[in-house]
Amino acid sequence: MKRVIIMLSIAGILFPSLGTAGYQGAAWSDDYEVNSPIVTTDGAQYDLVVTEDGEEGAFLAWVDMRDGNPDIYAQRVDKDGESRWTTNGVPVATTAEDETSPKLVADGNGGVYVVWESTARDGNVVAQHLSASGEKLWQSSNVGVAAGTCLQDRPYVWADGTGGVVIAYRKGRRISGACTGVYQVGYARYTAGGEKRWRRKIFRPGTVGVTTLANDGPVLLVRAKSARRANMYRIYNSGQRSLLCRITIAVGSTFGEAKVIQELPRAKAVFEVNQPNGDVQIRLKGRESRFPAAGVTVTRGEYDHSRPRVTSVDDDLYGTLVTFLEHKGGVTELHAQQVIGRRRPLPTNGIRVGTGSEDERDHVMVRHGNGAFVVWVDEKDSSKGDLYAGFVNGDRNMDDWTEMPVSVRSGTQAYPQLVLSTRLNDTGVIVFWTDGTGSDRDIYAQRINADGELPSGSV
Ligand SMILES: [Ca+2]
Ligand SMILES: [Ca+2]
Ligand SMILES: [Ca+2]
Repeated sequence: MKRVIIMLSIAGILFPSLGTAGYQGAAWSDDYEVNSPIVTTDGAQYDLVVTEDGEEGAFLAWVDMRDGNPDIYAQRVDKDGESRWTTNGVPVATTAEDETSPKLVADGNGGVYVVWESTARDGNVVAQHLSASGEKLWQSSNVGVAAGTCLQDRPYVWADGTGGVVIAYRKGRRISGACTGVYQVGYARYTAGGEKRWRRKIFRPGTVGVTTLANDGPVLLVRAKSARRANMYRIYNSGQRSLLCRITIAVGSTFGEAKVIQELPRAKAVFEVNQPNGDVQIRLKGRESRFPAAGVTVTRGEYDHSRPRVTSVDDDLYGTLVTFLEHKGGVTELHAQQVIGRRRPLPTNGIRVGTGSEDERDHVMVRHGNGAFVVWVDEKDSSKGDLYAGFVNGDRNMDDWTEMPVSVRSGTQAYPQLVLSTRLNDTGVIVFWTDGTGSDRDIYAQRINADGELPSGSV
């Protein structure tokens, strides 16, 4: 597929505005109906995760079905959109077992740690350390981090600051000889060379505890403090193994999806709170004493709200930016809101980010300067969703560029992932996503400049 596109582009068919002279081998496309193919091999590629590589490019890992069962592959893409490792990615875990749910963290020395779930009995959470050139630095069969008869899943990774890695995972708790639906969080720390320094189980659930991990993002633990104060929860930032905040919600309320940012000491979390009356709100809570006990209510009113994302800009001037979905009369809209201190957000329920009249979803956000790049899936021109982008300023306005198309290929574009990237002194973002235009799902990418344009293919 990639070769076909390159051949067609040389022939001036896919990049007619550039001509063959201007293309000069740069990988980025400036055509939102074309974009840049990253993985286009047989079978579906999905569950993509991305992290910055420290050189303005990105490491990627995903689940790959090219051999008929779920495997883990990885790739490195540089700031010019070139794949640095083997075409279509390097195999990381390709056993007959199901390998799924990859997570990534850069090691700070040019390489990357990858961790994933496996159905293998001797390792439900498995890890590997890849070098800057994609070679395995740990044993070729990978390292089993956690195994047991009860469930071990939902792994996450953090760099430990000394070149090693901390891996956390959810761990089913065994009570009276039987696996239960009560979970602990397990941790293991490894050196860069793969030597295990320690493994721990912490945060035992309380007797009335509700123990959950966030579905996405850093591990988060929520539990009741005591039977007498069942509506008081402690929120632990498990990556730092520290108490993030306490929050009180109405009796009968439950937490939905939660996101946390780890810019200590001002770490914050946003939550969906399902209230007894059926209303679903978004609330923001952090360490600042100025926050009320129940957190700042970000959304109000008759519509339900979900899928919060959060990024801190500057607490004193620009506050915290939150994006979320508003479910409005059968249509889902993407909104952005700004919270400064404990001030009630204005306007109620934020500003629209998109401009269409159909569903918006799968939003991701990355901070830059006084605002944030936002990318989402938009169905306004097609039920086979397209990707759009915008920039939300800290002053709650869209910047001088509003929404723009990123990919309007004919199939469904889904689950975008973002990294900030400076290229030719321009700080923009690289968007990666799962693309359903071909016969099976592939991975594509697009660069967006700071002024909201797709870059020319020439360099
Ligand atoms: Ca497999
Ligand atoms: Ca599409
Ligand atoms: Ca494919």
